[in-house]
Amino acid sequence: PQTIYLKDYRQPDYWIDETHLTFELFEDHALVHSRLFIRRNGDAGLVPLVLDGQQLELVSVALGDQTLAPTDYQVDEHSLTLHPQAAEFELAITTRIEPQNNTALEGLYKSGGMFCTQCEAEGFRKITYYLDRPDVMSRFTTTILADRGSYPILLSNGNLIASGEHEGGRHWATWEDPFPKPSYLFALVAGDLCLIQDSYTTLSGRTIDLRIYVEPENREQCGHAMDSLKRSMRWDEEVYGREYDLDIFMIVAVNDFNMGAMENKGLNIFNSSCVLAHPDTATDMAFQRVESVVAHEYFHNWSGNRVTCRDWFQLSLKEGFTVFRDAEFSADMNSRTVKRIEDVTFLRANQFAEDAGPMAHPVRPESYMEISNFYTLTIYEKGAEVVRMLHTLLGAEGFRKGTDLYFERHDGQAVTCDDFIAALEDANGVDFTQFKRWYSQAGTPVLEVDGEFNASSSTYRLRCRQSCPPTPGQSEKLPFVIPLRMALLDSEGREMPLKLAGEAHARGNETVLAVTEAEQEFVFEGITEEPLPSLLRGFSAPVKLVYPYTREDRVFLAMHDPDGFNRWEAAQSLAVDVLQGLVEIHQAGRPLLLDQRLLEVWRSVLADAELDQAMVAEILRLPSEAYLIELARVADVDAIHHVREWVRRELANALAEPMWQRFDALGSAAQPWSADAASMARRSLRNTLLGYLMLTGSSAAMSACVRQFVEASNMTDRQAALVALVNSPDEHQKHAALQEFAQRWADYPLVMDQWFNIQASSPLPGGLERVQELMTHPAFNIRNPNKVRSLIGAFANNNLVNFHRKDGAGYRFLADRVIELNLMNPQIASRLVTPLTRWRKFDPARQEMMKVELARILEQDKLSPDVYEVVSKSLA
Ligand code: HT7
Ligand code: ZN
Repeated sequence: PQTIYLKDYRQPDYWIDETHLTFELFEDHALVHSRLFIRRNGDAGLVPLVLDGQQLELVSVALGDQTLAPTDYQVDEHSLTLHPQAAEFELAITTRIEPQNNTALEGLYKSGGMFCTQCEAEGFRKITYYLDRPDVMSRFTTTILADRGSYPILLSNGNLIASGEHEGGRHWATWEDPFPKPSYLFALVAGDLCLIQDSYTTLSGRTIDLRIYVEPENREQCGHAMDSLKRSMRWDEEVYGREYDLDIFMIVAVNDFNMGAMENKGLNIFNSSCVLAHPDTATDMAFQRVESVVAHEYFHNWSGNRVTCRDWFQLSLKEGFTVFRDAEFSADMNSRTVKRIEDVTFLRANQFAEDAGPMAHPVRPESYMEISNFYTLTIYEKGAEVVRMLHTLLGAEGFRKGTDLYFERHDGQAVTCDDFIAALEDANGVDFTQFKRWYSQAGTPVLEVDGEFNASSSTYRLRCRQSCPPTPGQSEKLPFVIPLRMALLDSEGREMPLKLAGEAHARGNETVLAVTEAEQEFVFEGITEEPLPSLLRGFSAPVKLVYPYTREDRVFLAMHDPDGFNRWEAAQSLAVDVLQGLVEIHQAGRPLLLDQRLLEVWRSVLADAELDQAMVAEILRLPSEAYLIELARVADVDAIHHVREWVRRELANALAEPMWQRFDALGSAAQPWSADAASMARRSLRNTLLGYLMLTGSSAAMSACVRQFVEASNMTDRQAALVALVNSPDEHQKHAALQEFAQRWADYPLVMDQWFNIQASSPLPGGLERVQELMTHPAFNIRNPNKVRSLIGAFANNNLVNFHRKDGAGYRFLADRVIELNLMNPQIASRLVTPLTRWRKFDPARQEMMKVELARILEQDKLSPDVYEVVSKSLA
């Protein structure tokens, strides 16, 4: 495959002002008729018109009123080339496609009994020949024609302007979208769906018709998505001054979808897992995911649709910004600190690993082979961190001034990350030239800090040194702008007033230092006792912070830091330090002994009645194996797993009494379910405690767990009990629970996804064999991405001891699945292969086996560009 470079970007030779599409949908094919009103760009000469197109059967082409002969144009695997003479003309093309055979779920495809589309990034070219690039924006009118019995609902972007009956039991509908848009935002749905309807009145008094379309059996599961949508609409008005623009907003849920959801203009298409939520079938985590994905896609209406990307190198312009927006929305709707803890935990275990791996790339990449491979944690999550830093540096008001200017200046345009930054700069009179290195340099910076107290001058000197490891194609890095939010604590844990030497004004009790040099010092005055710094509060920059804290320091911060996020961080880093120390002891064959300081922190947090229960649950959770692997130079998976489980058991045995007390005080899982934050926090803490108590092996814990499994009033509690049972040594209880669960929820695919996931993630021996057997279960289907993720993905990403088993069978299994999916669904295949590409993290024997599997994939006859890019780069 070809490599595409950002430096080669140039405007298109032609624009498409209007796009008229007619879809004739049949069971064994679809005909797509397009009429395009095309205009040559500026004074481009008599250049050929090269339209993108893939896997299309070209039926006819007409330029103006003249049908072209095959000698008038050239067609190859990727394009249709025409030679128009006029500067403005009409082009009519008919293509034939087979949606029912489209297993890649890109373009027009069938999911169950319905037709649907996925056009981002380059799916539209699988529907018809087009200038399939985001800087070509066009007004779309779409007519859909299909059998009325099987497809009573016909939807596309914009407003319904006409509909009617057709011969042979068929009917049609025409939709018109008044907003020019790139082809990646086009959408079509045809199916037998039921409608859940509501309305929303905007701040300016317009009434918007809100519609969620789902399969009839899911009708009762849409209330939460609808509420989330209305809350998102209000929030975007209040926080960003952005109102919705069409009169109708639609969401459609589909079962087969490569990602979470898609922000098509006025017609969002969702993976059903991100719409459906009912307490009987969905966990609290699933409820939160629905809320945040609904918000994310809705927010794209401004950050993505009204202002879109010039080219795909600018993907983070819309994705990073929109993730930041949805994270702030969730923080406002729920606990801000807990949301931040969840996001930082995810970023550090996963995006940091990506940034240290073979596919590391900047937030604005400079090249790609297959754009689908660049919907990454770096573009989304690190991109959101970059926007968060801009928000931190400008303050909420300055940031809002900047985004107002951005939306006003670029409404209806396709723009770049530089345009975004320029709007923030111009609105605030600041210069972000150096800051922009966050867009161009890959890798996770390391920020080393140490402090020196001088009693005689009452000063405290904070020394900062930053560096960034080399990444593919970037051996040297220049210093970043790192916003360091911090405070200094006295011996009682109180924040000290901060005044920097050389500055006229004090900075209050907390400040944001801008670290801009490779080495830099900050001197605080009026410091009369040796302080303990509380650094990088709220994770104010996506860096690895290194400060020579002692374990006592960490204990102190975990108990006393007034900043909730850093309290959690101190407990986590204490646990990391303890676990890393024990891994070394275990590797040396010496007996393990638990540092009592960790136990005391856990004991004190358990006894803290003031602390939010969700925070208690977060603090009690040990750092994940994935994070410990990310932190290790050479990861000893077996030792990490063994030690982490050992520490969990030690904590459970030592703290069983206070754990039981707190567990009992939290009531029963049988009590009626409620969606409020306090109830969610209670469930989260009680289930964390249940997990610990089950490790004691006591019959009381087993009875409590079985009772919870049977009596739970909701899926959060039932599932937590099932996880604990599946991971317990009691084969009888485990099998009984799994069987009961599978029987009860056999008709609920999303619940069965959980059932697969729990078993695939269980670290008990024999994990691979279990997964292989589960692949033959009637509910499993390798064509469904949710099933692939919940069984194969969960095994390779969550079940690290089993995946990395010594004989390499886990690697072989994953490579076989990647090969199986390579042509069926290249996007899913290339995501699935990620764990193998991290081979550099492991011991030489494992490295060798992982590379053998990667090489075997590379040898396949017909390798998709998606898989080729990831595998070849990982071996380079
Ligand atoms: N903007 C959407 C991206 C997306 C996507 C990309 C590649 C292949 C399939 C896809 N489905 C959705 C989703 C979002 O970030 O909002
Ligand atoms: Zn998005």
